[in-house]
Order: sequence, then C-alpha cells, then structure tokens
Amino acid sequence: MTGSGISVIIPALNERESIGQVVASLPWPMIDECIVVDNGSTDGTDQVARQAGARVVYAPQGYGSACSAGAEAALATSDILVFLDGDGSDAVEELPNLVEPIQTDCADFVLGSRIRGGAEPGSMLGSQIFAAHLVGFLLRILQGVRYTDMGPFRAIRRSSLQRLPMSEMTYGWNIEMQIRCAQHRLRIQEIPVSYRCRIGGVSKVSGDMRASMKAAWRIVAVVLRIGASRKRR
Ligand SMILES: Nc1nc2c(ncn2[C@@H]2O[C@H](COP(=O)(O)OP(=O)(O)OP(=O)(O)O)[C@@H](O)[C@H]2O)c(=O)[nH]1
Ligand SMILES: [Mg+2]
Repeated sequence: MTGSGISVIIPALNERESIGQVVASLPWPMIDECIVVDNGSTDGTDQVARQAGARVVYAPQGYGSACSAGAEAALATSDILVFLDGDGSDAVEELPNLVEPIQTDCADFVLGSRIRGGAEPGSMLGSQIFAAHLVGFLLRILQGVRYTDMGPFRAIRRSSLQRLPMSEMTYGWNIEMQIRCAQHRLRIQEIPVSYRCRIGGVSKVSGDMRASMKAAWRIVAVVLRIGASRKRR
C-alpha cells in the first residue's frame, strides 16, 4: 500500500438541492476531506455544502477551472484525488473500487466508465453515449489507449496530476486529463461505475442544448489540439 490520504473534489454550480446529500453520503471513514468548488452559485450551494461537512473553495468560472482549483486546494497529505459531480449522479458508495488500484500501486489514474457500468435509463443522453464511443475510437487510433467514457467519477494520484500540463478550464478538462495521462504513460485503469439521474436541481450541460453544444465543441477541440500529438507536452 502507498500513502492513502484521499481528497474528494466536487465542482458544483447551483446544486443546492443535491449537494448536501452527496457530501453527507461520501464514505467519510476512508476519506480525509471533501472540497466543494463553487464559482458563481446563487442558490446557497456553498452554505449547504459546508453544513454537510465539506470545505468550500471558490474559483474563476468554468468546470475545469473548478476541478483544477480543487486539486490545488487539497490537503498536502492527500496522495489521491477523487473527482465527482455534485448532482447525485455518481455512485459514491463505489469510491473504494475507484481508489483501490491506486492504493495498491497498480494504477496512477482510474476512470469510472458509466458505459461499462450500466447507466440508469435517462441518466445519459443518446448523444452522450455516442460521443463517448466516438472519442474512445479516436483516442484508440490517435493515442493507442482504450477508453469507453469521459465520465466525471475518477481518481488520480496527486503527483501524477501535477506532472500533467493541464490547460483546459472548461468542460474539456476531463478528456484533457485522459489524453495527457496516456501521453505521459501513466498506468491507466478503467472500471465500471453506476450512474443515476441527477437527484434534483437543473442540468448545466446535457439538459441544456446550448451548453451541450459548447461542451461538445470543447471536447472536439481538445481531442484535435492535444490528442493528435503523441508527444509529452
Ligand atoms: N464549479 C462549477 N461547477 C460546475 C460548472 N458547470 C457545471 N458544474 C458542475 O459540474 C457537474 C456536472 O454538471 P451537470 O449539470 O450535472 O452536467 P450533466 O451531468 O451533463 O447534466 P445532467 O445530466 O443534468 O446531470 C455538476 O456538479 C455541476 O454543478 C461550473 O462552471 N463551475
Ligand atoms: Mg450531472
């Protein structure tokens, strides 16, 4: 076993209805902290998160910006960073499965695949499933790496993330991490995870046509800009 301090990082924008339940249902005995990263919530998400036991940090706008600020803010003693969404879609009870390959030094990055785990009907749009397959296909050709998803529920060794020159501050952050992990020859594992419909509140991405198009564009841009190169950059 390597050191196993675990920080859970949750980007959250206007998730008052779900964030309390998500934070409270984390497997607290095995984690060291939960950081909720808010950048612009107007519904008191930060207060609810704090009451449920999270530390709240604030960041400039954007999903990637929030994830990156959370990683920066993690306790110095945390060797493993776990990312998940604040809307209750990710199966927090499966967190032990996600971190185990890193704790036992079998992997540096573990991606939870909703495609392999079986997403609850309605929790993923057909277009998201198609995009996951398409991006997986492109990255197999471009990078020689097999991914079946770009899901938010993931764990990474902190020292590994620090080596990656992450630059996307938008919804392209997740796929950038996956590509850079492959380029930096990190040990990657993908495990099946469950995925549910959000437990309340309003969708910021998949349920909003404009936001979905923007997110899709960022993902394509990242795959073309970073994924087309095999070099470590
Ligand atoms: N801090 C922060 N969090 C964000 C931002 N945009 C989205 N989020 C959070 O990122 C997570 C993913 O957003 P969702 O709205 O659930 O996107 P989605 O999963 O495609 O949509 P649903 O299918 O409705 O769940 C949620 O926890 C959001 O609150 C942002 O700009 N800043
Ligand atoms: Mg969601």
